[in-house]
Amino acid sequence: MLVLYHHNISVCAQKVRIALAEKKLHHERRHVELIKAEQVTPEYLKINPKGVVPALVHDGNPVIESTVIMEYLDDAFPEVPLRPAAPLARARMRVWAQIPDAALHAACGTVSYAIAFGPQMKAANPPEVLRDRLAKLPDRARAWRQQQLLEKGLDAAFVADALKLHDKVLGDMEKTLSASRWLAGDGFSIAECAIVPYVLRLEKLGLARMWEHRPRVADWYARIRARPSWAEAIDAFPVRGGGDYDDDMRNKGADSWPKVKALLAA
Ligand SMILES: N[C@@H](CCC(=O)N[C@@H](CS)C(=O)NCC(=O)O)C(=O)O
Repeated sequence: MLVLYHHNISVCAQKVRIALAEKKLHHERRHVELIKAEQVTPEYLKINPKGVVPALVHDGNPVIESTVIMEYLDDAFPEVPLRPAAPLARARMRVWAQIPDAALHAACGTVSYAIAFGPQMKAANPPEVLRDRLAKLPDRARAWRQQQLLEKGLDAAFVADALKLHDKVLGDMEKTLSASRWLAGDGFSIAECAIVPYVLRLEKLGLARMWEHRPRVADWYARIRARPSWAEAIDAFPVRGGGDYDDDMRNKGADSWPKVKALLAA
């Protein structure tokens, strides 16, 4: 039995949900409510000691780290492969899959916190609750970044680099997609699962203008959204308690655009 511990709009959980849907793997899901700090409860830390989602439990055995989980699923259930067979294409796929792990994921957290999550968290919690929450985060570097972002928003020193990294990845994608239909060659692969949630997040943050001059990225994104896996893995998981959350995020992003543009140009 496969059980996915996830969160509806977590980019890392989206990666794994897309992979599961593409591979047509039946699984159960447990929603971990990040806003209530369920990821740092003693029970959840036994499954994922890093105190983050996602985590996959396969027949009682936890597997953590979204990229590792996707490769694990492809090893354990090879019927619908998500890795190219040719060694070179597979190596390229891994390079794309590493991009979030190396830096893009932290950069996405930075941009999301600076524009939307930070203001939302400050509006919803008194300072002592936020302090306590940060104190419980096992990853201390992450806790420090979050604290800076809560205090300074887009003016935190490392925000410009985070935006520029997104821009660089979009530029690299545009170049790659001029030579091949998908990021790692002719077929949809783990590379797509790994990268597309970060493009979605930029869109949710009202920053789709970052690829308006990149037609191949736009086409790639549209092709992924048209696949059945998108409805299953993304559209089926809106923000819980939804309301006008998406609008709020997009509006905050739209308000931030002049500053974002200036930081990208600096
Ligand atoms: N490298 C990890 C990163 C996981 C991660 O950072 N997950 C975020 C959601 S996308 C999380 O659980 N954050 C909880 C928090 O910030 O307290 C992976 O790829 O699985």
